[in-house]
Amino acid sequence: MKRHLALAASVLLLGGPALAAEENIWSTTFETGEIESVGPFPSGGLIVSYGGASLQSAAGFPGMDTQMLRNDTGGTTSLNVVGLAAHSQLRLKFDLAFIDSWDSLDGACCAPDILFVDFGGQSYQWTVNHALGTVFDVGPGTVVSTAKNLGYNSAWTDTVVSYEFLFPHVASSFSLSIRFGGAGFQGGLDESWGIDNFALSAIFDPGGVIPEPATWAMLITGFGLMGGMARRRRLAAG
Ligand SMILES: [Ca+2]
Ligand SMILES: [Ca+2]
Repeated sequence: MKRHLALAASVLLLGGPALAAEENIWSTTFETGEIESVGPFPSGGLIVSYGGASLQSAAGFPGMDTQMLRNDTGGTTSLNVVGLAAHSQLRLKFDLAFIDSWDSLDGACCAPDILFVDFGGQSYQWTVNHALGTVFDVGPGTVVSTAKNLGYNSAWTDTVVSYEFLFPHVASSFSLSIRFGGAGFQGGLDESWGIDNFALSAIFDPGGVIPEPATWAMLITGFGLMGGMARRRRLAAG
């Protein structure tokens, strides 16, 4: 009986499928535009602030198909959502391309080169060392490709990194903002960045009601009783 109780309690505390749902807010592969899929999770508006970015070729970049949203300026690109319905967490996925002659944080001539990434109250600074410098820091991302020329300026290598974040979030608005900066920023065909495979989803309680502690206790007891009955039936049958 104790084993069943422990199992039931852990399922409830971990937020099993009956108590939490996940739905798409906004996703795009940038093949047909910045907004390819909206909802079903309710939102009041999706806003792209380009800051110098545009849909450009992703040919040669693994996992990015034919187009990405690329920025070779120092402007800030942001993907914004307003009017989100009640939720407790967000899941954010995107791939980043670090393109051409990035000089890391300590390259001799033209550093630091820093990608500033902000969302959900967190600020990140990532960099790579395609041309000069020794620092290669893409944070919690998974490197898909590096040290190989994938496109644009053929004189330099490129890096593709895949990211996924799951984080607490209850505000009705969300913004992912990305900016290439630092004193060594050179831009253009020298160094740039791109984003692809953007997906934002909400984790929420589908019932809209968080059980009171007394209800939790009843649920746990119920699970335990059901487990005990099943075990007795198995014993009787055996
Ligand atoms: Ca794409
Ligand atoms: Ca530079």
